[in-house]
Amino acid sequence: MQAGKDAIYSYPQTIEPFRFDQAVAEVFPDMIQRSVPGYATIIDTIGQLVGRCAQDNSHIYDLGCSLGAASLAASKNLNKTNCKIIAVDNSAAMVERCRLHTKAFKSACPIEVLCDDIQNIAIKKASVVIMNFTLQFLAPEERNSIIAKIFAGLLPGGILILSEKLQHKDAVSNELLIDLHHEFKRRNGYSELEISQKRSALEDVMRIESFESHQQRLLSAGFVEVNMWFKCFNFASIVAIK
Ligand code: GEK
Repeated sequence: MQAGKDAIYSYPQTIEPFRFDQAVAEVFPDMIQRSVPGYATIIDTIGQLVGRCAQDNSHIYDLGCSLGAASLAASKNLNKTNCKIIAVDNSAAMVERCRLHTKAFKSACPIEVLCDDIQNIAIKKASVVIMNFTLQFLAPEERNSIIAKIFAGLLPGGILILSEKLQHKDAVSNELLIDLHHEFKRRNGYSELEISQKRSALEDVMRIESFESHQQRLLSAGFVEVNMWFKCFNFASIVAIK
């Protein structure tokens, strides 16, 4: 299976709510690279964080794994014994490709790929939980319970890496950061039509929050330290420590 160039919104169409289907899975590496500022840096740093924070005899979860980029970065950096990486996604098309990707790579620890909703799976003995741009796709009312479940399943000193697109409270700054993101997409070859059609498709599917809301939720769940370690325009990644 050859990954292709994302041209999904390049022609005028009736816009349906965005879905992680076969067409998206086929072009996903190109799509995310050209749409998320700093994606390669975030994946590389997730690997580093796993290298530093994974514990012996523990699990590393990659929730909303897509094609497994974060799991592979984790596996390359893992230097502890008796660990398992558990990658979960509810898109069958993503999971099928993720299994191929992870099998093709020689890993010192097993990578188990599950096709399920992250709300259905048990989180146990976790030293690192990765949610790289996944929480934003859950309904806002479902977010507290998944964060509480992750907190309960983390070992003492365990970490959650949470990457999200953010909304900003100040209207002018919010628009400025959205504009900078759109310019990032233009510079990566997306047309005005592609940018506006993708934006419409995501409107009701991806409901974004402010950093302050995420911080509040994480602190309320019991995390003792919550820090933003990456930000570019309206994209950020947070590390929360139990
Ligand atoms: C990466 N983390 O490359 N249960 C399971 N999976 C879900 C759910 C859910 N409830 N909701 C959404 N997903 C990846 C990128 S993409 C982000 C993550 C993006 C899955 C969905 O199927 C998709 O594969 C992923 O979460 C979000 O590091 O495309 O902006």
